[in-house]
Amino acid sequence: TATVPNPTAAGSGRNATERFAQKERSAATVDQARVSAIATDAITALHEVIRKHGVTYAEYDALKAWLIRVGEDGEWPLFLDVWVEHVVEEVANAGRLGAVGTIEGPYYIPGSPESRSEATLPMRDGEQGTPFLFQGTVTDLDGNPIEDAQVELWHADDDGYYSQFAPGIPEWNLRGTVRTGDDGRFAFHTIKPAPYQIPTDGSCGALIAAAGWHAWRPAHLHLKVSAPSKQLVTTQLYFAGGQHVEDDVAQAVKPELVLHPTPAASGRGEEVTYDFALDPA
Ligand code: MBD
Ligand code: FE
Repeated sequence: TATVPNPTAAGSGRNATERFAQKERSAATVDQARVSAIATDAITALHEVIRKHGVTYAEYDALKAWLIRVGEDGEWPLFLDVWVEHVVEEVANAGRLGAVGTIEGPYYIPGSPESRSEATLPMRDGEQGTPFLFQGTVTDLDGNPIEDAQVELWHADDDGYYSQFAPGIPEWNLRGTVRTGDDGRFAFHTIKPAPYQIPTDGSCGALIAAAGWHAWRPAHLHLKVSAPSKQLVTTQLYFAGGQHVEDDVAQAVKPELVLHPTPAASGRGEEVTYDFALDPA
């Protein structure tokens, strides 16, 4: 399965770049003093790296060629979300008291099929992977259930591929939205995803190979949970004991986000309960 080199690198990168171009972005206000301060510090940090390591002209040219290739591959969303986003998330969510967030990554699509209280994610006939029941309650910070909260779930399949980014997978495969009932509860019937390997045949893969790093993220569920007058939380959940939970290439695992599933009461697969407390907006 996911141990073979991923043949879809260039395609998934380009798809992610196209998606990002279409994304509704909050307009950052252009504050000249702030732009100058941040850009000056960022450029100065790079100068320090060059001095510290005695970077050569050959290495400078290799960097130029690589940066050009990242754009050609469409891998800027992948590169940034794997190696940079976790710190942006850390800064953005430092003040939260409720559910713990982590990075969104490059493969979110808004508008997945919606159900009330309980959903079976869209799946192919014979979708591979351990059947998995993921359920919980959305509450406020005092533990009061929130009705009509929106829980969006998306994840990779048993080969580590995401619908709409890898070829040949139905549009909404393993993507869905549940609105909580008046008890604040939600339930998703799905399968457990496989670990995700960063494409080995693109520019990010070339960096990983050149540096002797590994290309793996642990198996994970992606979630966005929101409700009126509450802060939306974007997060991921991982599986205790899973491969690469301790060495995620994207550094996006936090102890609060590790699930401990148990055998399902139904006798089919596994299940786990995880609750989300939303901070006030
Ligand atoms: C993923 O599936 C992901 O979640 C992140 C953060 C980066 C690359 C692929
Ligand atoms: Fe992911």
